[in-house]
Amino acid sequence: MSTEGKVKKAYDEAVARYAEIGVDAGKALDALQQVSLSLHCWQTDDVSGFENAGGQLTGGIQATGSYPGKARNIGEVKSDLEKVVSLIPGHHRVSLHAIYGDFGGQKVDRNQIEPEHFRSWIDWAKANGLKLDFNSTSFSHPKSGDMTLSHRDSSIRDFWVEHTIRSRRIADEMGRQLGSKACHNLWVHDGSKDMTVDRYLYRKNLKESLDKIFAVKLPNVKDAVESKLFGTGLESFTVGSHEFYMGYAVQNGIMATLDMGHFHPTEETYDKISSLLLYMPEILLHVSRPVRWDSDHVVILNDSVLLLAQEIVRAGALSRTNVGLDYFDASINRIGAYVIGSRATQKALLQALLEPIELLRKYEVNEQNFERLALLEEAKALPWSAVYDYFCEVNGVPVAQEYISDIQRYEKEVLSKRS
Ligand code: RNT
Ligand code: ZN
Repeated sequence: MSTEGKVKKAYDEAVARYAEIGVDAGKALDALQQVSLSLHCWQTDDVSGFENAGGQLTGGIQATGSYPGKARNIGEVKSDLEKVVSLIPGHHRVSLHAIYGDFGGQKVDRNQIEPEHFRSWIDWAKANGLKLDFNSTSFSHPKSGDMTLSHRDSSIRDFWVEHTIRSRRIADEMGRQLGSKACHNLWVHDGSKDMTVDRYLYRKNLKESLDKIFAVKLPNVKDAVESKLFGTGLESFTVGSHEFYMGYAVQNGIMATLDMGHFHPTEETYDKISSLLLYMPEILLHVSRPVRWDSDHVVILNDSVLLLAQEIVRAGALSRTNVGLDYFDASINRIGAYVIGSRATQKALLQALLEPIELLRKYEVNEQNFERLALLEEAKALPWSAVYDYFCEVNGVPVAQEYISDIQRYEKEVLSKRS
């Protein structure tokens, strides 16, 4: 039998198996097809960007490794991302950072960026059927230091306020031209290494900066603010903590961003969703994999990602959840890193969509807690992977491990030629 026939046959068997427990696998696939992942452009080049080639990555984040083939210019980022989307089923988005502007070799400081610098990205997105999201960039800049929007010096704060206002306008232009609201994510690393006594002052400064940044509502932007527990070198104080931004987002009707690496290592991100969505319109996720710290390892199909996906689906929150990826591993093939992480995220969502939720809810209502736990365990072994394989096949992308050789070929033909 042809591979095609095999995939379809396994899918048909899976459909029948799921039907036995009251699950419509076809419906789950339709729902998965609607979910766009926002692919973070910064895995292509280890968060370097193109405003000042060779600049140091600062802001308490780190991309470790020196695997060859990193993208060296915007053209390479684009062709790498085109390769990536050709290996992931579905229709997706690309998330850009302000440092990825097309500055044409000119020195354009962060308080000078314009939609014009992202025109070629918007054209590229249009040509490739992609939507865009955007992020202001407050790290890797001479004016970053430990503090930006919360700095004691108002001239530094104003510089970053201006940058962020401009970033939101760029996002608005992306959303307008592409006919899909762009998420604008605001993350600043502001914090300090050691005991800080004026915490209230810094948080007040940050709040005042945000009030200026968000003073104007933009019709094509979905605003998000991203909290963090700590950054390296900034271990004792983070101005934009979870409580800080949760309060801010709720008070201002914007989104909180939940990055899976930004909480205490024993704290799971999934359990925040049902609380936040009662108080804010939507949320933005940064699907990531912290290993002992916010290490931004490549996302894999682990319990944290699965729990997250289940919670979104169980809460009926797929349409209110913006799924962004955020990791940067410089130690392996970077295209491969995207494909592994994107597919893992989709597999988690698919497993969640295939859950026998009606039966599980019935058990819960009846306090049949043994039955609920048993079914949750059994569901893990149901043939969801046959459904995912079929999803790949109908979307015209390689099935299962077949993408490995595609990436090896791209490495040989393209990546290995970059010095
Ligand atoms: C850092 C945050 C932030 C960045 C990107 C590059 O800890 O997660 O989202 O990773 O903006
Ligand atoms: Zn993040």
